[in-house]
Amino acid sequence: MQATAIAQPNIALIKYWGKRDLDRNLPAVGSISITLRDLFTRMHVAFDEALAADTLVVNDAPDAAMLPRLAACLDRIAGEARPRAHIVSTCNFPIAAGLASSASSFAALTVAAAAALGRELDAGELARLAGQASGSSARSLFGGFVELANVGDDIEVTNICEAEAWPMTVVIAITETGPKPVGSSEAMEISRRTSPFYASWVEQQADDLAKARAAIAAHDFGALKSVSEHNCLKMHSIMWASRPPVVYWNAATLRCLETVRGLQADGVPVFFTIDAGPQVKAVCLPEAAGTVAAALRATDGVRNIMTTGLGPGARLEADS
Ligand code: 2P0
Repeated sequence: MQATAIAQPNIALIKYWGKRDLDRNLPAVGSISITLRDLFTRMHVAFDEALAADTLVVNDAPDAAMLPRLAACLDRIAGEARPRAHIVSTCNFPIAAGLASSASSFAALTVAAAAALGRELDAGELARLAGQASGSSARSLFGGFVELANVGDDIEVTNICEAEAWPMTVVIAITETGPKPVGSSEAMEISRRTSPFYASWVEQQADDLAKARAAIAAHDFGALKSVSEHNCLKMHSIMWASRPPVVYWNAATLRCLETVRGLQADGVPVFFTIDAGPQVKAVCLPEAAGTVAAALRATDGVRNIMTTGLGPGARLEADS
C-alpha cells in the first residue's frame, strides 16, 4: 500500500486564470505549458490501517498547514473511508513562491496514491483527479509542451510536442523567496468577480491557444514569444485591475523584464513569462542560455538563478 512518484513543475505560456466550476475546480480557459526537467517534487505515500490520522512531512519537517489539501486529494482517489496515510514530500525549489510547487506536488501525489492503491487509472482520470486538487497539476502529468483543453464538461490534457523535439531552456530569476501574499485560487476568484477585463480574457483565450499551438507545431520561436508575452501581460492586467488589486510583481520583477527586452533588442532568442509570484521565467533557445543567465544574474534585486531544460511527465520511482 505504498508508492513513490516524482513530478516536475510546469510553466504556463498560455495561462490558466479563473475557474468555471469551483466545486470541481474546472478552469475557465484552456492553457499550454512546458514541463521543466531539473526542479522536482518527490512524493511518497504509504496507506496504513494502523494509522489514526494522516501525517505529512515536507522537506524533513512536519507540515500541518498543507495536510488538509493533500488529504482531500487522497479522499477523492481512495474514498473517504480509506486507510490513513503517511505522506513524505521532498521538493528541491522554493514552495509557494510562484514556481508551481502545487503542480508538481499534486501530480506526484496523484500518481503515487493511485499506484499505492493498485489502481490503474488512465490519463484522463489522473488528469481529472490531479486537476481537482490544483488546476495546473494536471499538466505536470505530461512532459514537454502540454495543452490542457476544456472539452465539454471536462478537461483533456495532451502532450503537443515532446521535450526533445524542440529543446528550450528556462532561466528562472528568483527575486523573492518567501510565500506569496495571496494564493492563486483566491486571486483567481477576486479577478473573476471584480476585474473589468475578465470577460474579454476568457473570450480571447481560444485565439491565443491557437496561435501558440501553431507556433509550437512550426517551431516558430518568434511567434511563440509574441503570443506568450501578450498572454502573460493580459493575465497580470486582469489582476492589477481587480478590487482589491493583486500585484505579485516587485521592483526586481520589472527590472528582469527590462533585461529580457535588452537581450531581445540584441537579437537573443528569449522571452519572459511570470506566474502568480514575483519570479521571472526567461524561456530561450538552449544556445542563448548562458547569455540569458548572466544578464539576469547581473540584474539588480535578483537573488538567485535556476536554469533548466524541458523534462518528462510525472512517473513512479523505480524503487517504490
Ligand atoms: C498557470 N497559474 O496556468 C497559472 C498562471 C498561476 C498563474 O495555475 O486554484 O495552483 O489550485 O487550481 O494550479 C496557479 O495554479 O491553481 C496557476 P488552483 P494552481 O500555471
